[in-house]
Amino acid sequence: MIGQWRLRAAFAERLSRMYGREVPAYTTLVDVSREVNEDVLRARGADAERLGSIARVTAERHGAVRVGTPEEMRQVARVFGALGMHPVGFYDLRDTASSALPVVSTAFRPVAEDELARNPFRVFTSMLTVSDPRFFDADLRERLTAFLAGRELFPPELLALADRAEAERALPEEEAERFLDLAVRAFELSSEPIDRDWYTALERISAVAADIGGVRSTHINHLTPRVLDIDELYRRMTERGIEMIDTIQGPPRWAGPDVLLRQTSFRALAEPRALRAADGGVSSGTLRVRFGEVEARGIALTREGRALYDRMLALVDERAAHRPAAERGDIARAVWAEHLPSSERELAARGLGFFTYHVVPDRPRDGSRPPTDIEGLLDGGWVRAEPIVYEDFLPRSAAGIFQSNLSDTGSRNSGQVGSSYDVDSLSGVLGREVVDPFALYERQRDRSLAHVARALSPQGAS
Ligand code: OOG
Ligand code: NI
Repeated sequence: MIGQWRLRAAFAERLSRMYGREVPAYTTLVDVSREVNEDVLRARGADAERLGSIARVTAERHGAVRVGTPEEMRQVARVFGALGMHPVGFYDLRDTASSALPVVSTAFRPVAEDELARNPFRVFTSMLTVSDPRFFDADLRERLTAFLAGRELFPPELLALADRAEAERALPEEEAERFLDLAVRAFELSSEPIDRDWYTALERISAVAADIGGVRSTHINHLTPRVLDIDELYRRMTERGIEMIDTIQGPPRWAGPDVLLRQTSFRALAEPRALRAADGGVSSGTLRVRFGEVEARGIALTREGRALYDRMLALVDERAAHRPAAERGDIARAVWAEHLPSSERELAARGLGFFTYHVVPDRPRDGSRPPTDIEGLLDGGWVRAEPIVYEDFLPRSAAGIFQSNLSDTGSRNSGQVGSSYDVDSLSGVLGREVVDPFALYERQRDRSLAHVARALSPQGAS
């Protein structure tokens, strides 16, 4: 039997091979990421692996897929469920960007620590908000609904195998092979001709709507490797003549600890697609949809830390508003230096970052009682703190990534009231709970604290 984590690892690898064939620039990105990671490892030694072993970081990818309907969303959840990936976090991108982004999203990923360590593959998954009248008027909504109802993204055989894998947490070898084959195929770019008028009608609203609802299949939109020095990666890609978007999204480069997530991408490439005109004639055209993205991950922030991050972003926006774009990085660095602790120790002590805590073997043995607060335990040399890496996404960065790759802003009727989608309605759509990411990090931290408490209690001392 092939267990879920091996299915997940095999799926990530096959998807990566397929995507490399379809988008050769992706292979360049993976190669350059590997080179940068090797150089960082050489230069920084063990410290380079503080946020994940080099084996994990090298294999680590996230993908992005987009679907059209609640039904399709439920189906994609079954495919990822087979791989031990659960919906975590709710992202509403509709109001985060100036471009029209009519989607709400979640990320499917493993949630248990040991599963993440085995293979951390995650997929940012977006669903078109067909019922949002700001984007789709009654007529278009009706046509879109009919179009989406008439397509099948995932064959019944794939879904049946997925359900079996999820229920039994494994598949026999032959079925596993079949499942992986069908699953990877479901995310390949289709060569079926695209109805040009229909695609264009949707494109006027939003390029993302066209990419999702203008075609009869879905596809992997990007696959993102993880890199240990994203500034260096950016430089090397630019040196190779690959045109990157003009910023790195998320936190600025600064002297303190890496937190959350920094991402950048190269612009969507023109890919040949067959287009069918109204008279039935098929011609070849190009569409710019798929791009290459790369990311660096840092320490997960607590709710308080995250609120501070959001305040800092607002402050950077405010100060950068009337200054040349080139100054934004310096402005951000200054804001960070003012507000965010510059050491892991302080991040932990001020309750801004998530860490696990571990009793130190050579802790005081002079009979003194350990302090009862984390700060005291750290200062007194009783415990050490290990950072918890951020496993999720950032709505504003996600919107920035979507947006930087759209050539047109699309349109939105702001006179209408947006239909409401939230974490509960998405859970309802999926028929599974969308997990709160903070709760996962808290659980991980609290488990480690419970161990510490046991080990340091007079009975538990060893
Ligand atoms: C998803 C964009 C968001 C990320 O890394 O934040 C994303 C998409 O383009 O479908 O992947
Ligand atoms: Ni992405």
